[in-house]
Amino acid sequence: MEILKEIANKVIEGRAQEVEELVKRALEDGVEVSSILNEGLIAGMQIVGEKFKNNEFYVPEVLIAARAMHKGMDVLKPYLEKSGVKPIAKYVIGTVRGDLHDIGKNLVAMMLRGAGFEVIDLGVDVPPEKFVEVVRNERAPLLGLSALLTTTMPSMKETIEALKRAGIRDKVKVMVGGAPLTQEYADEIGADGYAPDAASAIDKAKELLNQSC
Ligand code: B1M
Repeated sequence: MEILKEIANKVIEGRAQEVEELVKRALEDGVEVSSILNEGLIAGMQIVGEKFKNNEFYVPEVLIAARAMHKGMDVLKPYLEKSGVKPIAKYVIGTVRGDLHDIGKNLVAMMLRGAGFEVIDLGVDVPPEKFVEVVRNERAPLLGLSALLTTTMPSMKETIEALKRAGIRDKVKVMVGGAPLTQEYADEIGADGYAPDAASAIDKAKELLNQSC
């Protein structure tokens, strides 16, 4: 669809205002929210990633594109979060220590809210002790860890170890995700679940919650 390609291109060009307007127009035209997200915003960001990898784009261009993507996500947010039901359970989420990537984590948080979870988002660069403190104080049955860098993946294991040291590992199900993650890695570090994208993160969260009840 033409408008979705246009959204993707404007994300790549980092044109935040135009992305915002196009997303609004697509919604008015009745385009599916999931298509706007996947074939517009995420598709654009994927190309930004390829260009970044090939040294065609540098950090400033990526940041400008990320800002444009956020603008589009802000418009979609109420549609993704629309549910109006009582929270299913508390879900603590954050990007692990040393990692500043938050677009994917924000998307997962938004979709979880949309699915009826009460999400406590700790942001980025979250140390293991902070995760432990919040999970304990909030008595949250679910914890989601996001990492986008191979160098910060070990921080997920450190967080799981910190939960064990605090004596609350058996009280919380830990889910991990992020582009470099795999099911194999999740198993290796002793996580309870892994999800490759935001949509399957919702299914996994519900599955884990059922196991803990
Ligand atoms: Co960075 N970066 N970056 N970056 N960046 C990547 C990740 C990289 C793959 C680019 C590349 O080289 N091709 C590469 C990592 C290489 C590696 O480790 N293997 C990289 C690098 C190297 C870096 C720096 C080191 C660059 C530098 O400074 N030299 C630096 C590190 C900074 C730090 O974190 N300490 C850096 C910085 C940045 C920016 C700040 C410029 C910016 C982040 C802005 C922001 O997030 N606010 C940025 C961006 C935007 C990217 C790319 C281009 C896009 C990431 C993204 O947002 N994707 C990325 C390349 C790429 O991935 N194509 C790249 C869209 C998002 C919707 O997808 O986050 O994968 P994603 O989330 C998905 C799933 O993974 C999953 O669901 C989401 C939705 O479907 N998911 C979960 C995510 N979390 C989940 C949690 C779950 C379940 C599912 O359960 C809890």
